[in-house]
Amino acid sequence: MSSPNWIILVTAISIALVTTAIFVPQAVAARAFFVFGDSLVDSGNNNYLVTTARADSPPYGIDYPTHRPTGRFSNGFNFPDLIAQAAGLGNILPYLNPELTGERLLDGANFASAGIGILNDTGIQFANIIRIFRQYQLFQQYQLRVSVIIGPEQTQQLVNNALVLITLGGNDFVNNYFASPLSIRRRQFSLPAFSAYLVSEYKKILMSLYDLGARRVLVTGTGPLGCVPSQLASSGSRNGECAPEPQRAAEIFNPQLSQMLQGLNSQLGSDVFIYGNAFSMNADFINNPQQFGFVTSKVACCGQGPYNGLGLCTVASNLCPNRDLYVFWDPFHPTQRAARLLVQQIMTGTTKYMSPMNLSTIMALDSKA
Ligand SMILES: *[C@@H]1O[C@H](CO)[C@@H](O)[C@H](O)[C@H]1NC(C)=O
Ligand SMILES: *[C@H]1O[C@H](CO)[C@@H](O)[C@H](O)[C@H]1NC(C)=O
Repeated sequence: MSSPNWIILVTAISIALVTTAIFVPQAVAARAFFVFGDSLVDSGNNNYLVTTARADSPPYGIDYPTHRPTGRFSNGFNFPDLIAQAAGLGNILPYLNPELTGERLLDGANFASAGIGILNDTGIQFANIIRIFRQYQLFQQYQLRVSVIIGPEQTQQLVNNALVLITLGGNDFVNNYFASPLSIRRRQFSLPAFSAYLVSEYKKILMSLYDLGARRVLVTGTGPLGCVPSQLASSGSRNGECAPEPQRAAEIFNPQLSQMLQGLNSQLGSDVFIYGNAFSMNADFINNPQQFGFVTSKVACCGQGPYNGLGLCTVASNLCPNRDLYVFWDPFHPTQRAARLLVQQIMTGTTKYMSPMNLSTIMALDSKA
């Protein structure tokens, strides 16, 4: 992260704040932030639901400022927190949090729900979770609530100017297609055909988001799915080699996703959708953990069984003493430190990681618009 970028960014944010203060005195935040997707970005919506997909008991949150579980699938901050911190956005609440009322709504909201996928049949084993179409209904409800405070025109503007993050797809593979050797989707589709189906459904989901007013959307692809501790454990990996099939899934899905986003942008005549190549970002430290100060990228900090990759992370699990030395916090999710490194790439990475451009460039561009 070189300092000139930060100077530009900080200047841009300051200008935005000054402009806001002069022209919109009733406290419209510099830029709202909205989050949609699965457990990688859920900040606690599932705490309010009857579901097994939850992170509201210890040791989740052990390194969060309060040292208590919050519903984030992390030892500390998760992606939305770290992106908001890096990009100078407000600290947004889960939409289901009853404290999200009044002016707090103007900072945005997080609609994500652990366990969901692109497909409606993904995550059925977790019972009551907020599928993506339901997340959109809540987003519409949110917009009505904000209209009451600042009026429909300003609400439209708030949404059009917002930064949006959406993270989907991993669960469609690990908790649907690969959930069992006899899964319905596996009998129905070859891996490439399933991936193409996911991408075509994802395209509709993204166009709906556009129709709901989103104009800057960061879309993250999947990480190296075969290399997460859960897949190492369930595939019977002997020496830490990644599970070949989920790995192949990620290798097929991500380029298709990236291409679909490019297609949407040229159709819309604008860089609405920004692709975050989570596969390459994660691969860097999965291939060379020591270079990034990790002792392992294979073993989860919290879990049990081979690679600590089986079952859930609970008080009864193994727990590593220093979370900063691990890439994976639990069998599926990164530690706060790994997430922070990924967010650095989101902010300032090259086109290998962020296309057509990184988030610091976007923040600077949009503040001038
Ligand atoms: C998923 O469910 C929503 C409504 O709940 C529906 O509009 C959508 O078409 C469904 N998607 C598929 C692929 O069936
Ligand atoms: C992203 O980050 C910085 C700041 O905007 C910029 O100098 C750099 O070239 C960018 N990389 C790309 C490829 O956009």
